Amino acid sequence: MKIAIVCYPTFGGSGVVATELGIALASRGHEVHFITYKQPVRLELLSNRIHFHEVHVPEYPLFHYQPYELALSSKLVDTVKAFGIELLHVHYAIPHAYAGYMAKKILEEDGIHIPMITTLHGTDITLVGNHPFYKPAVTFSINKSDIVTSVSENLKQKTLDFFEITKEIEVVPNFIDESKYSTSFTDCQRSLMAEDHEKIITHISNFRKVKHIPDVIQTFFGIQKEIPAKLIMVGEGPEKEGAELLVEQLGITDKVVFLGNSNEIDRILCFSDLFLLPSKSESFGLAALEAMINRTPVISSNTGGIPEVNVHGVSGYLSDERDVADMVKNALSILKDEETLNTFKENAHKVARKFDIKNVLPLYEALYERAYKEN
Ligand code: GMT
Repeated sequence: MKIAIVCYPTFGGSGVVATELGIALASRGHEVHFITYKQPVRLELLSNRIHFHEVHVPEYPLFHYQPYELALSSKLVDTVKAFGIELLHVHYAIPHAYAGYMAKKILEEDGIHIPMITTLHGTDITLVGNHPFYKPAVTFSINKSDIVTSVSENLKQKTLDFFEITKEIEVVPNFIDESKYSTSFTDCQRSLMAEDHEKIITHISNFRKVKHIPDVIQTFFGIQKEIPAKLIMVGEGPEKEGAELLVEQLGITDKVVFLGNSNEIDRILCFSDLFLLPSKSESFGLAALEAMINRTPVISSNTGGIPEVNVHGVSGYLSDERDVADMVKNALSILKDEETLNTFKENAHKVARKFDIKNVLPLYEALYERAYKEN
């Protein structure tokens, strides 16, 4: 099939999932066209089956806000016509589902009927989408999608609770390509980060409020009081400065490394002993899954869709949101001896394998077929 994928091109999970999905679809023989304002960060190799079309928004002084949705709709219309695209798959409802629906309607004027699948990722529902300023438009564009998917059962339920949804929502979980991690790195350079006797704790995110960054630092603070450890903080975002300040106040600057954004998180996760994800909410927690496939157990909150990924007492532990003391206790119980740590590492890997792309890709392909036939 010829599929257009619309996503955010940044380090956020929705963009990562969309990009990895597109790459996998191309390897199955589909022709995939990414349409967004910048080349997605995980999209390295373009080919005759993977194309990238940049959406330009011309600056005009009259506009206080540049109309991205308009430019995106027009780009979609042009790309569908130029390449004979057969299906739109938009990731993240705002404004992608809205722009996609407009493109669909414009194309209908020319007798072109194209199905649209919308995948809900989380903050488009839980944080942004249900704001009264956006809610009617988001509800409308979800209901007008031909097929709607959400990345977890929990997100499906929240969508049904927050919006008046008339469409069936199919749960298609996020995934991981196990084959990419099956050979362990020969250059997994643990020694660059820590001494042999130190445990390595990692956190990866976009450093937004929802990630409870201070809890990451406080949990690490509790851990390092008991055992020698280093904390690696990967990512960029508004909470980073505060985190650096807190690390300084706690007097642990020599034990915490802020690495910024990385395109090679598996090179960091390959030597990590524990991953921290104490978020206020996560629709899924892709970062936790990426940690787990790299044999890194997860200490997380029990909110949103995280319990569908991190299995309590098996791949790590779940605590109530903000219960730092419980997270410290759980972390120490995993790190207390090598045998326990290794058991959790192997379990984390085993649980993550259930989300292998081999199991999830056919679900999307079946939905594409259905949308195409029904359209
Ligand atoms: O976590 C973020 O803030 C980024 C956000 C995004 O839209 O890229 O991530 C959301 O989608 C990911 C992929 O489906 C999920 O794994 C994340 O849990 C979800 N984030 C939240 O729900 C906060």
